[in-house]
Amino acid sequence: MQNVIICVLIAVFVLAGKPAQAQDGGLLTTQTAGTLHFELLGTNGAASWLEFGLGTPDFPSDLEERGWVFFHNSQFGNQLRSHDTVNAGLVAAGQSLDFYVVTTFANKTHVAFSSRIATPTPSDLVVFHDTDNSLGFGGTVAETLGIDDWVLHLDDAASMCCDDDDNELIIHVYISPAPMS
Ligand SMILES: [Ca+2]
Ligand SMILES: [Ca+2]
Ligand SMILES: [Ca+2]
Repeated sequence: MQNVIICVLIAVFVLAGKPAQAQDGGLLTTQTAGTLHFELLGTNGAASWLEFGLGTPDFPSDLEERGWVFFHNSQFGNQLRSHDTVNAGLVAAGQSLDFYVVTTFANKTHVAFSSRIATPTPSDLVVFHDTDNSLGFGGTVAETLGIDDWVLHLDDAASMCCDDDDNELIIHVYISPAPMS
C-alpha cells in the first residue's frame, strides 16, 4: 500500500511539472496509468542527425535539456543511442503524450512537434501525419495494437522536401502497469 501511495505521489509530481497540453489533446492519450516504454523497431534514411523525444522542448537547446529517447549521429557510424528511461517514466490515465523529431540533413536542421496542431509547419505535418494515407490508418501515424500499445510510423523532419513514406523512425510505444503491492 505504501508503494501505491508513493507511485501516486510521483505521478502527481510528474504531472504538475509538465507544461499544459494542447486543448485538443496529444498525439497519443493514455487510458491507464503506468510506466511509459519506447522500443525502436526500425530506422531509415540518410540524416546526419536523427533524434526522437518526448514533449515540446525549446529550440535551440542542448541535448541534455530535451527529453530525448533515441538519437543517432552519422559522424559516429550511425550508432544509435537510447535512454533507458525517459523524463516522464510514469504516466497517468488520460494523459496526453506529444513528441518531437530533430533531423539534420544536407547541413540543415529541421524540428517537428506533434503538439503544434493549430499552426503546423511542413515538418510537423510530414512527421506526425500520414498526409497521403499510405499507412491506411485514416491519416494518423499511430497504429493501435491494443490499449496503451501503439506503433508510431514517423518520417524524419526533412522529409517534407521529398516523401511521406513514414518509415524513418518506427517506434513501439507502450505502457506497462505501475508496480503494485
Ligand atoms: Ca508522414
Ligand atoms: Ca520520409
Ligand atoms: Ca504516407
